[in-house]
Amino acid sequence: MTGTERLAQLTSWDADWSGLRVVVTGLGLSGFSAADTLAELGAEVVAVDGQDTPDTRGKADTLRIVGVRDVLLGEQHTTTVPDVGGAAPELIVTSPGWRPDQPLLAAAAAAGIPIWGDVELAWRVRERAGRKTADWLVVTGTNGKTTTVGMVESMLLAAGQRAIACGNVGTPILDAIRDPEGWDTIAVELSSFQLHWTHHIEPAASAVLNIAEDHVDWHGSFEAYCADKARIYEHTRAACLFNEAEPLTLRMVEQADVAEGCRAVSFSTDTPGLSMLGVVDGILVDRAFLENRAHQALELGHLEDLGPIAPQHQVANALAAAGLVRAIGVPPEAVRDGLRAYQPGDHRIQLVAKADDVLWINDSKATNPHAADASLGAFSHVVWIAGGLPKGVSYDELVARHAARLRAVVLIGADPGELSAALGRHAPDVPVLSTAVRDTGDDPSDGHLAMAAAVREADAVARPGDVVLMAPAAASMDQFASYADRGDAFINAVARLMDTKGLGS
Ligand code: UMA
Repeated sequence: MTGTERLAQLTSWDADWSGLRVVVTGLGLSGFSAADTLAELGAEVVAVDGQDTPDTRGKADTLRIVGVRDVLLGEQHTTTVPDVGGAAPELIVTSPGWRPDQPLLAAAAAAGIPIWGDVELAWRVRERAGRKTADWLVVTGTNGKTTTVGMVESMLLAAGQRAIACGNVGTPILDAIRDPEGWDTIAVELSSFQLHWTHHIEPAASAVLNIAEDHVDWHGSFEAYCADKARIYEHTRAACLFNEAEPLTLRMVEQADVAEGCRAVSFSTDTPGLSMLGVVDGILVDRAFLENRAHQALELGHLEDLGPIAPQHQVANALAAAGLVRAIGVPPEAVRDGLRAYQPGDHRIQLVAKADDVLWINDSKATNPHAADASLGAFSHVVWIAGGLPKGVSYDELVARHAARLRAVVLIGADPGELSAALGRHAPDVPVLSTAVRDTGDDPSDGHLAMAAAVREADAVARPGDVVLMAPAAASMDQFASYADRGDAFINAVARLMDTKGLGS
């Protein structure tokens, strides 16, 4: 049997994985779960990570105990494809953060070795004797993915299903799949990176929420990024959900090779036409998944079910989530109950403090211009704290669109050059404050020094009725460990400011 024939047969947990020679690249969340799973399946695994740190050494020890043959740590191991037991590997399972042009992966591709991501592996092992096989509802998009899969999960739970949100949201999909009881349905958040390394999945329903420039450095071009996102629709069984306001998402559905009978259904924050979900007089309605859809609409819930602040993009996310679950027959009451029960995560349009008639809002999750566009658009007078690691995207459109609502901009980030230049071009009259503090260290009395300085600067210019919005439109890793770390630094800095002024938050 050739290597290709062998891999083609590996379509369930109970298939014969024993002795399969696999290299797993990356020992983060997904790589660790992939190596652990493959060892449990009886494969011969060598895992590689460019970092040789106490953290990766600890993971390496654990993996060796569970049967991983070898773990190679350090940059020197990431340039060529390692042997497994003296022979070339038959398969690479990569972590999503590894770029296709990374030398080890490029060498594997050149040698014709198949490369899967953890999502492909999860699809292959989803069926297991004696356990439920879950339906997959899958979501991608530039922004709103995590919120949407959270809403889907909440709606499924409200319908009495055993369900979990997993994937890019933070719980590796293989950890979910290996649950001993199994699931009725899983809500899977898929990033463009994960989709790039996924070759064949058959979701029950799929959605692309929106598309804007992001991760261009990883994919090489915006076109390549879109092409990877579009893969989510391939082989969908019941319904492909697309965004009525974004024609690109419709084109992706039209070009997809889907299962016989699969429907194209759109969501819109306006009045819905036939085969759409939308909003009429503050009511969320379904005109797609009901018998008499030509003449009737089904009430799913009210805008108030989304909570006190429901910006347009949140309504769109809710309708996409509703469409996904309606496609597999979840009743309308469960959509409403799920929306009511859903708790948004921290760091996205999160109210941190209100003092002197100024709102302080943390939107650290806005890691690209498209996400920042949604939150800037929700407020009229904004002191905008922005900047960070820009990922090769342009700020011109974002700044031009929102210049009129900006009271001032406080720049953070190690190199705010690109954003600063866009502000000069499109918002020349808006004061731009560039904090002199670029120190990312923590001070016992001041917290994260650069963020504390930014918050003080924002406070000095904010007037009653303003919103101080920390929506950086860039990744955080230049000055912070993650977007959550950046959001926490902001929350702490605002709390300290309130203390100094004698105002409770
Ligand atoms: N590494 C190398 N060489 C490389 C790249 C990475 O050795 O060239 C190593 C690192 O040292 C590290 C490991 O690989 O040990 C990290 O792998 P990874 O970056 O793929 O991260 P994971 O911890 O496996 O987390 C991934 C997702 N991360 C990315 O896609 C960057 C997580 O999404 C996801 O939650 C997790 O799998 C579980 O599925 C995070 C993310 O930032 C939240 N996603 C991006 C986004 O949402 O914009 C796509």
